[in-house]
Amino acid sequence: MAKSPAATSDLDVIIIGAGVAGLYAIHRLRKLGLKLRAYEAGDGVGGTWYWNRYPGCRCDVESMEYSYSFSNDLQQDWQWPERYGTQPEILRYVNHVAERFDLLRDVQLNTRIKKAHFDSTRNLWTVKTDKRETITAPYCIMATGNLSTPRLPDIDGISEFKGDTYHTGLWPPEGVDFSGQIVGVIGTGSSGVQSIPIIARQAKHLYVFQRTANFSLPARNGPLDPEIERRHKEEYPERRKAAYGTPFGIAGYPPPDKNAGEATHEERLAAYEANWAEGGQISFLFAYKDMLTNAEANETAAEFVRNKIRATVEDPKTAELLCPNDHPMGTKRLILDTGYYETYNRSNVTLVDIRSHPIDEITETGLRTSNGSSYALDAISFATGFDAMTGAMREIDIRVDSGKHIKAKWADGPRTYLGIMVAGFPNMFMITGPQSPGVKSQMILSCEQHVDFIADAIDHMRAKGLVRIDADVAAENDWVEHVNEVADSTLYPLANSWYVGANIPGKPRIFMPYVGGVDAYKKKCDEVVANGYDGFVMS
Ligand code: N01
Repeated sequence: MAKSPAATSDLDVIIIGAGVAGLYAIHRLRKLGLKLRAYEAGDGVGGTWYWNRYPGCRCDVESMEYSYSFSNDLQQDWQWPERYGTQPEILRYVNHVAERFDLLRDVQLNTRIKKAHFDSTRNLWTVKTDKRETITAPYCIMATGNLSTPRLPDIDGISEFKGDTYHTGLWPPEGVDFSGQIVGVIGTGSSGVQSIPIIARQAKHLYVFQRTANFSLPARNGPLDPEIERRHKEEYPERRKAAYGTPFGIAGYPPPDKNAGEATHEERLAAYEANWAEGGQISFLFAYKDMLTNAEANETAAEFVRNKIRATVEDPKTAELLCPNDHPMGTKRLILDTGYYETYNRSNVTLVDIRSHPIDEITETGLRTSNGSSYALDAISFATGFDAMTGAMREIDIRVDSGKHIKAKWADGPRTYLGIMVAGFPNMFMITGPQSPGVKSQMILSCEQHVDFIADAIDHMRAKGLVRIDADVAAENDWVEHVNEVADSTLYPLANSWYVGANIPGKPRIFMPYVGGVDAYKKKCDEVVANGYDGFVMS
């Protein structure tokens, strides 16, 4: 390994983003004695949990799992009141962590990074903020999040509407009171489904504009059972370790031992009934080995859920419209809800099918669909999602020397090595980047794993007097190919999901997350390190 020259700089590491990932990066990298700073666009830390304040926002991973593992004292001390954390509760937790570990002194809030340019002669990133500040550091970490670029739909007249408009991913911190209003919600992904029951309870009338019906399962949320909490805390260290050996990074779910076809119809119904009663996603995804690889197996669970919808929603036409029928169950993020389907039994809620009759135009007073129906609205809530996984990085002008731009590199979809580095963009790391399992896992575990990987790599380089790391193009090509092969062996690519960028018109269709499981991925990362950072080029 030839040594590259080291340049002088303001910092050792620039971290972009102070969400769950960026905060842990501060904590972990500080321990190496590195001079660092995180730049955060919001006026508070927390990322996703700072921005997504829509009513009903709640994590779909259980509280005892969805938390940092790096401090046993922290995980023993913190008390989650409910089985699934609400947005305010998780934000309170993140702020507690930031204060407890004195992280805020290395966070600069209200600062959006506009440019990040790498000078390969000096091995130096120069970053420019929206406040016209310039900061330099040899390393730059993109802790920019996967679902952090909210997108409004491309509907004619959207700016003409005279009422109030909201996006679930940019909800006003002071909250919104919809009492007495006629409200439209556009979008029925997780954000729409979580917010709809609550908006329905406030609004005079709620119109839900649905393009695609999704699979939603009951969360069965409730106060956290103190006995479950006690046991979980007792087992925390072992559970956290065991989580890396599981597909979703969550321990405690025994892997299925048979395919759906090996069970009788009655056995399958009994299993699905038990999963439905238990609530949560994993028990369903784990019901049978071939749930996400065999369309027939998947259909048995999908039809079970459709029958639950039919049994819950009183109006048969509405029930049928709510039954998902264009993608296998679980190939879009499974939603966890509280009283979603029941909401359609309210007399003040109307489901509007915008698949058959798309929205033609948003007008000053509401919207009009292609069959000529008009809806007068006081407010519209856009639950229309994000430019997922690549959006946040593509919004930054990231380039190397005078030429190579990340947008050009990713013109046909993201290319990364392990979702950690992009070949040709030295010393730039991503936390849970595309082609890593992040969004298909317990996200905090994946953030911790990547930060630890990056910290160890930097430490290794410093010990050897090396200053430059890049992904090898061949290793990147092999990894991208592997990610696609794994995805193609499953049902995932069949869905028009944000996993393939289908929600953004013109975005190249490529399956972005790694769905081989946290277990396989962690093993691969460990092997890479054991083999001297195989696939990375250090100098
Ligand atoms: O966004 P989405 P989200 N006209 O992209 C519709 C995580 N999350 O914010 O499916 C009409 O899933 C779109 O329709 P279609 C979680 O990973 C987690 O809800 O494209 N409709 C869809 O119905 C989740 O998956 C939690 O046909 C349009 C909706 O808008 C991810 O974030 C909570 C449209 C967008 O759904 C994103 O969820 C919330 C248009 N032009 C979010 N454009 C929890 O932890 C889009 N839509 C529980």
